Amino acid sequence: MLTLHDYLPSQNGWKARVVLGLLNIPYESRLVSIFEGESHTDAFLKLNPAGAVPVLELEDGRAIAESNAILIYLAEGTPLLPADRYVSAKVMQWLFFEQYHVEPVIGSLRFWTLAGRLERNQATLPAKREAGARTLAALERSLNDTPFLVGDMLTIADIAVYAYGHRAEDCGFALAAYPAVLAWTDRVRDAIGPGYPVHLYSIDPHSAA
Ligand SMILES: N[C@@H](CCC(=O)N[C@@H](CS)C(=O)NCC(=O)O)C(=O)O
Repeated sequence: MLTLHDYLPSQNGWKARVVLGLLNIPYESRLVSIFEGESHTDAFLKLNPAGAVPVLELEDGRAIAESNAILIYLAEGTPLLPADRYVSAKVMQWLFFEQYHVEPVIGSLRFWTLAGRLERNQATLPAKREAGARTLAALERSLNDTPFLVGDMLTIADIAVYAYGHRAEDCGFALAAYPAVLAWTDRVRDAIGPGYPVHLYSIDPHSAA
């Protein structure tokens, strides 16, 4: 059976949980206490040299890190990652966009906001906020044209971008200012269905370091 090394408040982990669930792939969840250093032990660094979750460990012990690489591995051959060369490249476009414009921007701002780290990151806040607004504006422009990020169907691109994107209000962005993005969040939520809760950092007392 597959093993997902995970940390519940991680929306990167959430992406993998959603795709495993939507594809009905059984897996074992192994929770890693990242704020107690469990992702930096020698054993964990063998799974992911970057010392971060999520990591998908295959039945034979091989491991895949980076949430979007995990999504690609899981979704290959399914409608969540269409095989057509252009369409799959468009999915990749949004997966790379997510790793540059969403996760380290909205994801970081959200983490700093919810886990008491705004003060210590004050110097970078204005630039991050500006970058976050640019991210949402880019999504708005794209989603004015198509119901999902790549055409008419849910793909792993939507799941990846939605993970931190739909929680942008947690760090002060008003999604009402981005009506196409807001409508898309409803569409993605409905397409995913219930059963994939977002866990706040507050469930982990170690996160408030
Ligand atoms: N780009 C990576 C980011 C992974 C990441 O930053 N994971 C965080 C939790 S959201 C983590 O494990 N941090 C622990 C650490 O870096 O020490 C991905 O998409 O999987």
